[in-house]
Order: sequence, then C-alpha cells, then structure tokens
Amino acid sequence: MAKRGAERGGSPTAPAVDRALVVAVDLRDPKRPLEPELAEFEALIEAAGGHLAGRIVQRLPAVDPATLIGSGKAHEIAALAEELKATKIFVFNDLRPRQRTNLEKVIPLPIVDRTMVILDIFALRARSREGKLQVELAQLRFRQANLIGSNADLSRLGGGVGTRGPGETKLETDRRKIQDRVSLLRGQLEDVRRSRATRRAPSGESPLVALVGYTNVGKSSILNRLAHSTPDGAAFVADQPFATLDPTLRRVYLAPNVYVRLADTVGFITELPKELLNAFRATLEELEGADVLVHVLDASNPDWPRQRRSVETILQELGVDTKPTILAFNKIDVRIADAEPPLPPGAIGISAKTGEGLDTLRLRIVESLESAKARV
Ligand SMILES: Nc1nc2c(ncn2[C@@H]2O[C@H](COP(=O)(O)OP(=O)(O)OP(=O)(O)O)[C@@H](O)[C@H]2O)c(=O)[nH]1
Ligand SMILES: [Mg+2]
Repeated sequence: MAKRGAERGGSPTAPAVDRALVVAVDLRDPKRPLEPELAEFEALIEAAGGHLAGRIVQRLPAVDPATLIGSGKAHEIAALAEELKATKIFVFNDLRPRQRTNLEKVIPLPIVDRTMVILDIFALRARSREGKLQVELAQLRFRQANLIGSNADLSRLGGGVGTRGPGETKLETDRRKIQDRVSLLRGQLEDVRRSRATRRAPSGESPLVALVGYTNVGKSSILNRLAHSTPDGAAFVADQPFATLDPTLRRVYLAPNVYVRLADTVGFITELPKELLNAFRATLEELEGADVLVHVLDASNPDWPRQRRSVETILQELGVDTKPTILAFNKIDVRIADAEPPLPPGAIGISAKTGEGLDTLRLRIVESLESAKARV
C-alpha cells in the first residue's frame, strides 16, 4: 500500500478528506434533465464525507462503450484532476466493468461510482445488527458484480469514500473469501429475521400504516410528531440522506378508539442500487403487511415529480403499489406559495415542523382504513 502511494507521488497514508472530481455524461434526454440528478449525486458525495473539487460534463448522444466518455476526454480528465489536486474521480453514469478498467488505464486515480457512494453512506449510517449485515452483503455483492475485490483494485481505492465497511469488519479482498463471507452473512441475516418474525406482534391487533418516500423528505419527523415522541425515544432525524436505515414502529392514536402501528422506513432514491434493494428487501417486505401507505413528498423541492416517480417504481418492484396510498406533501411551511409544479389534486399539505395539516392526515388515514375495511 505504502509503496503504491509513494509511487504515485502522494502521501503513503490516504488523505483524510477526498477531493472529488465529478464526471458526468449528459445524454440530453429531455425526459431526464441532468442537473437535478447531478446535484443530488454531489450532495451524496458530500454526505459520504467528500469535498467537491470540480466537475466535468461531457455531452454525448450515447455513452462510449469502451470508456464511457471517450478516450480524448479521459485524458482531459486526468490533466484536470492533477490541476485540481483531486484524489478521486466520481462517475455519475452507470459504469460497466470494462469501462472502469479502461478509464483506470488513463486516469491514475481511484474511480468511484454512484452505487459505491450510496453503499458508503449506508455503511456509515448502519446501526442495528441487521442493518450492518444488509449493508455488508450489498457491498460484497456489488464488488463481485463489478470485479472490484482483487488486492490491486482495493488498494487503488486508498481510503475514504467508497471503501468503508459497516461495523468492525475488515473489507475482504480475496475472491473466495468474499464468497464465503457472502454465504455467512446470508445465514446470519436469516437468523436475525427469524428471531424478529417470532417477536413480531400478532397481526389483527391494530392496523399497520407505513410512511414511505424519497430520502430526506421528513418521514421520521412525521413519525415523531404523530407519536408525540419524547426526545430520547424519538426516531433519528437529520438533514442528510439515509438518516433512517432501521425500520421503527410506533403506536399512534388517530381518533377515539383508533390506534395504528405507524412504521418508518428507509428512504428511497432514484435508481436505488439493486444490491441495496435486494439486501433491504426483507425489511421492506414488511410493507406487504401494511394496510395503508403514506407516501411522503417534499413540497419545498421543485424536483418532487421525479422523486415521486422513483418511489412509485420501487413500490411497484416491491409489489405494494396497489395498496391504498395517501400523498402527503411535507415541509409545506417552506413551500413558496404558487410554486411550480402545483401539487396534484387529492394530495394534502403538511408540516412536521409546524404541525400544519397533521389533523387532516390523521383523518385521511382513518378514512382510508375504513374504506379498506369496507372493501373486505
Ligand atoms: N422546514 C421543514 N423541515 C422539515 C420538515 N420535516 C422534516 N424537516 C427536516 O428535513 C430533514 C429530514 O428529515 P427526516 O425526518 O430525517 O427525513 P426522512 O424522510 O426520515 O429522511 P431519511 O431517513 O434520510 O430517508 C431534517 O433536517 C428535518 O428537520 C417540515 O415539515 N418542515
Ligand atoms: Mg428517516
């Protein structure tokens, strides 16, 4: 390791903060403008502890199958990286193993993609045993699929963003050891789940309502408000993506004689890495037992239609898109009046911060439960 660092002229120890050079191909898809998603990617890099040193956007009609951005541009990136003293390249678009290998030949820096950044944030945030097992499993599956895992590749990554493992576990580098560890983790996850299933309250007591939605829209804040949580018993709230990784369940009073179990869930994101969706599938499968979903959106974010589509796609993949769903636009307190796009008909505006609209939300949940019951 030290030798490699010295060869590259850098310090033998990895820098404390990664200086990120962000690289993106803009395909100019009118249905999918680059800017909001690229800004989101940069926010993810910062959430993972990186510092943004610069960005390069290349407009192309299609990505280059060999190098993603074209080999001329790759040389330009190498030069700019040196000028900006970047320590890592963060690639926005999906990167195939072959494209990664070819880029590595031209750019003498570690290359990190969006999935690695998201996995890294999850690794930083995982608290429960199940959460840690799920994240580690997702990381190893990703390494297997992307041929990252040989000694050379991992040492190229140095430290920092893209290399963190959850808990104390050291990252495995040997292929066979990765496979062994994957099997071990699967077994341990099974055990955790079996014991959770036996702990689970018998169904039939109070209905289950689940808060779902894009990351950072305020799901945990709403749970805390509705459950009147005391600060020490409160679900973790923070202005950061993926604050919640562990599902929380609270008993909540809605109306005389109406109590529900209210579940908080892990936040979604556009193109949630499939390794993560699979690793968290078991946790999310609990959504199948929900009687009503409250899809929480951020009313103050003009990009909410894209976030809504992403969430709906994931709900579909999980097979829960046909459940009665209430659209609740949170953060209405910071929405500019008459902002575009207008909120869809039938949606309600709420604020976990001021409490505005929460009575309406309670009422809507009760109505939804009643009409669901009437249908049975
Ligand atoms: N202004 C305003 N801010 C809010 C409101 N609700 C939540 N927030 C803020 O939004 C940020 C995210 O809130 P969380 O409750 O952690 O959001 P979440 O949806 O649980 O996020 P993840 O668990 O990361 O998916 C925090 O900084 C909250 O203080 C609201 O109604 N108004
Ligand atoms: Mg949360």
